[in-house]
Amino acid sequence: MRVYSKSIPVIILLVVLCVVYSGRALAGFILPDDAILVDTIQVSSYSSSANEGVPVFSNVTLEQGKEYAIKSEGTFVVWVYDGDHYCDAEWYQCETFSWVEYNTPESLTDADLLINGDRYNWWGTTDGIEFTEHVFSESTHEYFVPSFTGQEQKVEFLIYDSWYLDNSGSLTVEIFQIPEPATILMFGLGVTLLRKRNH
Ligand SMILES: [Ca+2]
Repeated sequence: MRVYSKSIPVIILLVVLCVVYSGRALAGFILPDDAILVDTIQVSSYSSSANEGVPVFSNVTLEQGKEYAIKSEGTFVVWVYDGDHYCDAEWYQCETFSWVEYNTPESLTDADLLINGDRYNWWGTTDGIEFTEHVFSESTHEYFVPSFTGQEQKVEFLIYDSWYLDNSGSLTVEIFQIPEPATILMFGLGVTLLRKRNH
């Protein structure tokens, strides 16, 4: 019974963790207040080579195993046909100038912002705070790849397109480091206190 009573704080912490994380999963992505901006990069949409874009590397090396969130903001002209057609990190103005999402990670036939050569679903927002997959950021053109794990390398960004000579403008990419969640630190603290009490 004595051992049971000492386990209660840990059980309470586990319940809190479950509630917090299930809430996060349902709520989409919100950049934590303690996220640290570690880099800002401009990715140009234009290339003097018609079929080959210009890759840009981050200034910083992303630390092995650390969690990051990557943000893109802005639009660029991707196509000139009866006027300028714009594109952002995820959505594109089609022939009728209405915006459609590029959502075919397996194919590289449309313009997109690639990370290390790979397609990502960039999550958009309607309120500028919460970001969700397949949402168009109509007013801000801000998007997040909410979870990106560092691999002790710089990160390569490239605006992919099939024809670069009619492009103009660039996207602004920001890289945020996400500190370990406070709840995990609290859990660690709870275990430490329990061990001390048991000794
Ligand atoms: Ca183009």
